[in-house]
Formats: sequence, structure tokens, C-alpha cells
Amino acid sequence: MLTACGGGGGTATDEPAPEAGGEEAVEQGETKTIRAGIGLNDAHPQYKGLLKFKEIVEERTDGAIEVQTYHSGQLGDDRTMTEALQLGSQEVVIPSTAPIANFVPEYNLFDFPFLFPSEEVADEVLDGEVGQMFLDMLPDQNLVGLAYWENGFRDLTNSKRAVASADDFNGLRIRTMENDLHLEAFRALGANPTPMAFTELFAAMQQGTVDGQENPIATIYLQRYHEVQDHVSNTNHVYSPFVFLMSKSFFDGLSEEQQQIVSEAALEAGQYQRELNREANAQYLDELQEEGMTYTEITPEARQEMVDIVQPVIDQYAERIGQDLVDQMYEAIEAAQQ
Ligand code: TF8
Repeated sequence: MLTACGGGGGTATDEPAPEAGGEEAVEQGETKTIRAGIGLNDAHPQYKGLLKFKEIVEERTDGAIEVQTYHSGQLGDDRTMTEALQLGSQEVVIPSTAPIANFVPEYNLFDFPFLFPSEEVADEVLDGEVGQMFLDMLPDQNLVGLAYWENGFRDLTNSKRAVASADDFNGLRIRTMENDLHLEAFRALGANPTPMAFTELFAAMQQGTVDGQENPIATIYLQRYHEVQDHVSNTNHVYSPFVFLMSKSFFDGLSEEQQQIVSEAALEAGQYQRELNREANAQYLDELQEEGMTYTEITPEARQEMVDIVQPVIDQYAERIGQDLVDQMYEAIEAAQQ
């Protein structure tokens, strides 16, 4: 409607005044707030994806849902934030699958070393039936999983030596995510692993409490780990998905239309995030070397040796998770490669 507004505060409009106290008016005027927290910093594609989610949601709900974004663990580490979702004191978090396994043990399956052969295969499996099956396990935990985003293939860094083979892991004090499978896999490789929240990692490397850690290249560079680490190897030992989680009590309180908007926004922002993430992972290896890190390429033979060493750990977890589910995952990965 075109209204000529002369000077003043522009308060005069043709719009009917809301009926004060009327139920409809209260409903229309109610703004819902999503507090969304992530562990990585604002330079990382994870945060850019979150900003995209905010933009889509606020635009499509016409401001009825507001998204407040917090990076760098400002609201806590992944595990604490996930618990806050369960309690309803936070609405969104985007953790790796590894800490989610503390809530839903089946999620360990995503973190089987050397499971996904490529990002494309991971996309197809995660966005397909098997991925959906895992999202369907979350409501029991008062969580809703709206989409898979990408953390990516994990690589090892440390400040002791260039790691080229399984032997080189010997005695290295490696920080792992808070996940037993990761812990046991690194133990099998001869390392001395310590689980630790991501938010404490930089200081731990700086102070020398740990020798190294493993994360995708984008994280290593954008969190400036080259300042406290000397060596990087493309171990590619685990592909870490991110899962876009929402508090179930919050999701249930949304209108159907709003539920659809946040679900689509999580998916669309996730597509965008995956693209940025892949560019970042490809781009920053050179930068790490320019910053003075040595880069060691793992040969196929050396990687196969690592696969063989961690296989008993995988077998043990496969048994715990249930061979049926594990086989469904393997079949989906197989099918995605046809
Ligand atoms: C880790 C993960 C983390 C992410 C992020 C903090 O090493 O890879 O980088 O889950 O949300 O803890």
C-alpha cells in the first residue's frame, strides 16, 4: 500500500491497529528466537552456513522467527550445547557426529575410520535413506535432526614429527573428540590419546599438554593451529559429518509452516556450507605450508596399514551397534559408488 508520509515519525498508516489483548494479535506479534551455537569461529564455513540459515529463516517467516548466532563455543562446547537443546535452554547446535554418539550410540557408525571413500559418496548416503534413519533416532533424545552439513575428512597435525606411517603415531599425545571409538582407534595405532572439548584444544597445544590433534584442513588453518603445530599429514582417517540439531520441544512449538521453513533452511544452508567447506579444505593446505608447516602425504600402502590396525576396533563397535545397521550403511556406500 502506498502511503504518503510527510515528515514526522511516519506513524500514521492505513493499517488497522492491532486489537489490544485479542488472542490473534498476540499470536501474530509473538517473535520466536532461535539461539544457534557452533564450536568453530566466524571465519569457518560452518558459521557462514549458519548466517545463511538465519537469512533464509528470517526472510521466509517475515521476522516471526529471529535467529541469534554464536560461534567459537560462546555458548559452550558441542556436548554442553547438545544438552542445552535437550533441556530447552538453547534451540540449535551443529556438532560433529562423534559427540552425538554419547547420546545415541549408533552414531559411532559414522566415525568408523576410513568408512566414506569420498565427499560425494558421503552426500548420497547421508541425504538418502540411511541418513534419514539416523535422524529418526534423535527425537527419543528430545532432539530433531534437520540436515547433514560437513566438517569433512580429518587430518593429523602435531608438533613432534612428520607422520608418514602407522609407526610414527607411537607415543604421540593426541587430543581426540569426546568419543570412545576415536579414543580406541588412536590407542590401537600406538598413540596416547586424550579426549577433550574442542574449546580447550588450542590452549592444550600451546601449553604442550598434547602434541597434536586431528581435524579437517579448513579448521586447522582457520583456527590458526599452524601457530602451535609443525606437521600435517593427509591421514583422511575419518569423514566427520555435522548434524544440524534443533531442540525438539522448540520444534514442536512451531507452526507446521514454520517447521517446514526451518527444515528447508537447514537443508539449503547446508548445501551452501558444503560447497564453501570443500573449497576451504582444498585451498588451505598450501597456506598451511606457507605458514611453515611440513606436509606429509600418506601413501596408499601406509594408509592400508592403518586400516588393518584399526579393523579390530571397527569390528568390536560393529558388533555393539548391530551388524544389520552396519550392513545397511556398507550397502548404501557400495550403491553410491555404482
Ligand atoms: C572437534 C570437531 C569440531 C567441531 C566443531 C567445534 O574436533 O571436529 O571441530 O565439531 O563444532 O571437536
